[in-house]
Amino acid sequence: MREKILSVLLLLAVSVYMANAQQPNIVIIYADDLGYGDISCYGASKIKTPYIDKLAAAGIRFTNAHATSATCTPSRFSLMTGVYAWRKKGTGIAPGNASLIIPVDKITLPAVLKKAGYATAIVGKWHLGLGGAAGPDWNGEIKPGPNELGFDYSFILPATVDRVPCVYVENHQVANLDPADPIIVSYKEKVGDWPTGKEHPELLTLHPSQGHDQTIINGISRIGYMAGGKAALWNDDDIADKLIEKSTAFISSNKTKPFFLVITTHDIHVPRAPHNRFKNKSGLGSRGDVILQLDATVGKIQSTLDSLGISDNTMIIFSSDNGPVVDDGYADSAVIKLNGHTPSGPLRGGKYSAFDAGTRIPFIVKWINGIKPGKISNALFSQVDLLSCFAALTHQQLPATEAGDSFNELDVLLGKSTKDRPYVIEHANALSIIKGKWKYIEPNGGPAFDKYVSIELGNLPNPQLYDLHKDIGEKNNLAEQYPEIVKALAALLQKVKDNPQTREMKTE
Ligand code: NG6
Ligand code: CA
Repeated sequence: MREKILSVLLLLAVSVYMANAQQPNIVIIYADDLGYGDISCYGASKIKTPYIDKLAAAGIRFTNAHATSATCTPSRFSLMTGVYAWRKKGTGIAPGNASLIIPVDKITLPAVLKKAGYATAIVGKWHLGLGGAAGPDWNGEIKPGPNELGFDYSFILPATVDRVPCVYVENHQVANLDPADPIIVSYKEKVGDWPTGKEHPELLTLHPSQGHDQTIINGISRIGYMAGGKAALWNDDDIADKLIEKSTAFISSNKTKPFFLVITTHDIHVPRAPHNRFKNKSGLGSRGDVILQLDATVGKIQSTLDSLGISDNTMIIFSSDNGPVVDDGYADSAVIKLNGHTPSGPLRGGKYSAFDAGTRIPFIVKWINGIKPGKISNALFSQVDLLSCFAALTHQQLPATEAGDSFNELDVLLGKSTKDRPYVIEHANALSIIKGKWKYIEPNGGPAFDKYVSIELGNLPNPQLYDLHKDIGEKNNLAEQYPEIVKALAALLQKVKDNPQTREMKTE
């Protein structure tokens, strides 16, 4: 009898272990504007990112993973919905008072995991709009937003740190708002009497290099006008710490359940205002300093998981929303202090660009209980697939009409396969398609170069074809040499555009 009880107990213990191993906690650390060459495990030699490198050494480092777009809002839209943003109007870089751009009746990344019993949260940059058609009511209930899309808890920077209002939103409210000091926001004209950078440059501690000359908050002029809500304003050099505080609090209070946490850092987007601990520590100016700050965030999240004893069964995904930019509108001396650092590594272009540096990003996955450590995967992979991967991981079937561009590439994510995605679409001004070694950029009449950010945008009026295996820097346009490949890839891209969803094209 005793033996029988023991074996039943053992079986139970094994099955609980198995269930846990199959159902890891998931933490996505989604950096902003971090380039393929910005961290040491991706080849940076002028800066060291030991915590991110450690993550890679304990998991898989992907060399050919892609964000869906070369800017923030569309990339995040696709990550959350499993649908290409370019299919939907109004998914470009969102102003700070935009309405929520994700329909609340669609299946989302957090909703998939919530359905599987996960506690879900987002902490950090949102930039997907808030509120209904009239936009967010900053002094009332801010709804719909992340909480209506499947996040149980949200603590967000509503848009970007260079856009007003410069306040945190916790669930449905501006955090620390004094009702006697209501917030006013406008993206059309000056509201209230707070000074602007344009009128009062003498008040600035960080000057704009382009745009960014409207309301001054904490000595930094922003995009958009605001006044009021003084008690609720964030401190720029505290943002990384605040996001760590809220993230670790969520992890600690959910340590016994499976949880899903998306940490969308402000780092390394502009304005770059590193905490004193990191100021002048990188030797590369403030852009390098905020890379160190980002690395420390990864370290803090990892050490929190370690100290709670839940590290081994937590999958950590580290990535970026789009490629790098050095001067993105503030004169923070990032350009002159680069010191030979190459944010895009061997790739051409950068943020905003159709060339690969726009969307090929660092992508690391670590999960001790489920992934063999120390691997490098060269598989072609896209962030648009995470939704389907997580559905598969939690044994859920997605309705045919939901997350229509998201493929189940779970075996690739977990390192059980290194098979390329059949193709990957990149979205900048122009759309591109990568299939195997070939990349085709469709003709586009836009400018070839953005002189403000000093980035080659990859737009040309004629087709471009590159062999990424031989020419990762996209230097030799082979379109004239291989017209039949151009034709085939253009046709495949057209098919992706014409079909409202592509899940059934997994075999193309
Ligand atoms: C641009 C801003 C840039 C940045 C970007 C959005 C100017 C001159 N430039 O319009 O600073 O905010 O929008 O970046 O205003 S993203 O990473 O959120 O897409
Ligand atoms: Ca970004």
